[in-house]
Amino acid sequence: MKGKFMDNNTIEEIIQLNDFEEWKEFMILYKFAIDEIKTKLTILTEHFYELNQKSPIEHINYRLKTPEKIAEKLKKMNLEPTIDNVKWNIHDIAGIRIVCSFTPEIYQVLEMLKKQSDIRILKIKDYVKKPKANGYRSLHLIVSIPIFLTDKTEDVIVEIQIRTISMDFWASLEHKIHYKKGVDISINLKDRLKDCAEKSFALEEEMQKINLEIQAI
Ligand code: 0O2
Repeated sequence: MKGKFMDNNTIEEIIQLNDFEEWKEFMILYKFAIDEIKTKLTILTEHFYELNQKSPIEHINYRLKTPEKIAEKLKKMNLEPTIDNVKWNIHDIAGIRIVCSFTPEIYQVLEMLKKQSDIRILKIKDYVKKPKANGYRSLHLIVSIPIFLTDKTEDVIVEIQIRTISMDFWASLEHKIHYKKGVDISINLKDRLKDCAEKSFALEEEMQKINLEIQAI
């Protein structure tokens, strides 16, 4: 449904256009989806420990997109703030970030997720093999997971970002200082930010080499 999105749509307006209970019930699905995937990742990590093996997962973060950010995104897409529009057009309401130590572990985690028969991978964007022009690296997955409720089963979409500590270091700082701030910065600043991304990645590669040499001893 395209059209009349007012200048300042907020959660109040989303709720006015939708039943409050329906909105609450809709949002809780995304919380459940995060809970499901968190549990899966915890089981994988604990199983590695059980087998006396090192887990490729260093840590995870997760977040639910705020209603304000959802409204903002719909507005940019020129879509009315209805639950249907949110459901079919916004894929990062539930977001999970998996942080690994080294790049090969990103793909190890991807393979483990592919083996989970109830997770459907809908889309993969590989900004590790092909970093963004600004230097951003990460593997992005859009997945769907069934949530079993008391009376029905709902497939819920989740965005999973998998990156290394060095990629996370750069992306977290860049997010804080520049990403989507709407400020047009000079080529010099852009180049310096990109240079930081390259240096950060080079540092990871060197640490990885050292790691392999130590393991070989
Ligand atoms: P936030 O504030 O992190 O939630 P779309 O998600 O539809 O806007 P697209 O192209 O489908 O755009 O998504 P893409 O490129 O896969 O990026 C999705 C998310 O990746 C972003 O979410 C950021 O979290 C992260 N990301 C992508 N590019 C960059 C970047 O250049 N720098 C940093 N720091 N993070 C990036 P949001 O919703 O844009 O932002």
